[in-house]
Amino acid sequence: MGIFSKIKEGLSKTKNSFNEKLDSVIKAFRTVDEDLFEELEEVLIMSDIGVNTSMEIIERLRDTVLTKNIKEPETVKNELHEILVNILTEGTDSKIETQGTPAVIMVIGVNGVGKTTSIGKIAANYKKQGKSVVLAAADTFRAGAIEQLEVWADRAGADIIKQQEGSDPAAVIFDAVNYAKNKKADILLCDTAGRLHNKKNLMEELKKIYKILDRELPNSSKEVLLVLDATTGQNAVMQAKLFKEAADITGIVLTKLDGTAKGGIVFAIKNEYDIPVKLIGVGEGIDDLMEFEAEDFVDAILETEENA
Ligand SMILES: Nc1nc2c(ncn2[C@@H]2O[C@H](COP(=O)(O)OP(=O)(O)OP(=O)(O)O)[C@@H](O)[C@H]2O)c(=O)[nH]1
Ligand SMILES: [Mg+2]
Repeated sequence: MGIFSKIKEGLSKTKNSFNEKLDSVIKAFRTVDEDLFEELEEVLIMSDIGVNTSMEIIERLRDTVLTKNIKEPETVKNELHEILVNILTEGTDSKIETQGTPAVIMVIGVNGVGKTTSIGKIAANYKKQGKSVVLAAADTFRAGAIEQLEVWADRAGADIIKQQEGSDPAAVIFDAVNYAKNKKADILLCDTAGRLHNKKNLMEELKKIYKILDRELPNSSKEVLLVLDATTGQNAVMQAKLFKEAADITGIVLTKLDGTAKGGIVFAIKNEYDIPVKLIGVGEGIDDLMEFEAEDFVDAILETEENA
């Protein structure tokens, strides 16, 4: 399956709900008027795009319709498509940085959102590109977490650095950094234990990890990816806000998009909290994680005459 058909399939629940609602509104109108804008705004809000972002999108749509003198409700959909892409691309870069040897990618987030699975998928992806990858098993807290990461290391063909359950996560990171440096590895991926943004000791633990990474790898890029479970909808949006206040997040990995119609949260997260979604998870398999491409994402959830 091509990458685009995979995104399309992964986002089919969001598309079925969002596109259908849009169509049923648009079909009910003969001309473009204020009532149409109001009903479209309601569809956006119902699709988890967030109230503020939905209002902003409709505001832009009104302007475009006026400037371009658009009369056909069906044409409004093309304009909406363009506005949605703009919202996702303005002022941000969704590329993962990989400067230095090794480049560092660390994942954080609450329990069960898909951190470890995403690490496994990211590792497999870099291995496929011929890069050497080291995994740091810094979730030393949850029972079975290290073994779970080992399974992923095996599948991906990556090296893993671990200690015993219960050991200091910062010590694991320190070991992994040294190993990766000696091996001249391209990528160091750090798994971490599930935590809440307001658990002071756990957030301090992350700071300790950053400190080691900064000190030992001053010339490496460091991605701190917050993993969010899309099926939790507005709750995931709230986690983005709260974690952003507590940690220096560089991007979002939005997982489980295959299991939900709530894909619209991508727009709220980007527009309201200014954090780019960098990767999306569309299944449990090793290939089910992809780089976030705004145009493809919008194409996958909104059908226009041009992309049908
Ligand atoms: N359908 C689907 N399931 C996913 C996706 N990503 C992760 N999962 C599933 O989500 C569950 C939890 O994933 P983990 O990777 O263990 O989550 P975690 O954040 O590491 O969890 P903790 O270590 O307990 O905090 C697993 O059953 C995964 O297979 C995805 O994109 N789609
Ligand atoms: Mg985990």
